[in-house]
Amino acid sequence: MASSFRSLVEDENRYLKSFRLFLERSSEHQCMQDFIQGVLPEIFTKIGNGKSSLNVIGVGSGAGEMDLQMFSQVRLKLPGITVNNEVVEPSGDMLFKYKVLVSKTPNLEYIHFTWNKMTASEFENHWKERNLDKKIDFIHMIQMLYYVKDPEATVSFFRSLLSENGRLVIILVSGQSGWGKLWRTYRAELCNTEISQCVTTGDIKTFLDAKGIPYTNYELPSKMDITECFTEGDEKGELLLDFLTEVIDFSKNASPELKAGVKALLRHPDCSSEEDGRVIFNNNLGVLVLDP
Ligand code: CQA
Repeated sequence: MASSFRSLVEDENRYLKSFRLFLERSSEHQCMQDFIQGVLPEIFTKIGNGKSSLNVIGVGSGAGEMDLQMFSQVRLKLPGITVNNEVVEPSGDMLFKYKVLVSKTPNLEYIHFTWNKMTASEFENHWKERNLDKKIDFIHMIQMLYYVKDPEATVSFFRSLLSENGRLVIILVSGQSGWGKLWRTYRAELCNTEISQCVTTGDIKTFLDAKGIPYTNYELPSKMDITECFTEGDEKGELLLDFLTEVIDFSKNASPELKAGVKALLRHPDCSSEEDGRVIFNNNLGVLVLDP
């Protein structure tokens, strides 16, 4: 039963350890960077047309690496524009890292940062209390909608803040990724936690289609080398398994049946391919760009 599992998300240090290994073993950041450099510039050109200042919100920005990469594209496409950037991030450690990164990066004087150490839903209350009718030109949510209670309500609220030409960018794992298959198969065992949801861009697309909300979908190919997961007792393999299941010490805490089932599915062609004797998990990301 999943209720006997402890979620990896409850232990931030441990999460970060397995997350760092995931980043080493996957092309996750590379494929996001390709998107930021390949697709976002034309979007920035459209939203910045005729403006002297851009209002931006980063929801769950973490340490800000992706944010600053986006701003360097803003700078290239919209020279001379100023930016008001609201950063929404509940982790004080992450906000601190973000501030350090900003202080070390030259030429960011055109950006004004507002630091909101809070969750997306706290930010929603904060915004409504201030009764702001301010409109936002660009909002991004990168790999964060898993951690809200109601992903659809969160999308609806932030979309309601968009200016006439504004865009909301959502990045999650794709419904067609190995994650999607894993979650559809083991929903009862792996997905009934309150702090983290098994949501993909496929789920968000279903919601947007039902509401008639227009969007553009991009699929970003991404891989994760999970070969070590199949060496019993391998320390890194166990960390990767914890990341994949979001369970602390999955190998120790799961029943033998669940462990065997999950491992068999992870290397099944529905989730992974074999390349040069390595097991390569499909970590494809989906991007949804929403119109106002
Ligand atoms: C905590 C929880 C989640 C984090 C985090 C810290 C996270 C990134 C960094 N720090 Cl306490 N989440 C994250 C990052 C990448 C990523 C996913 C989540 O691909 C997606 N999950 C499901 C596909 C991975 C388990």
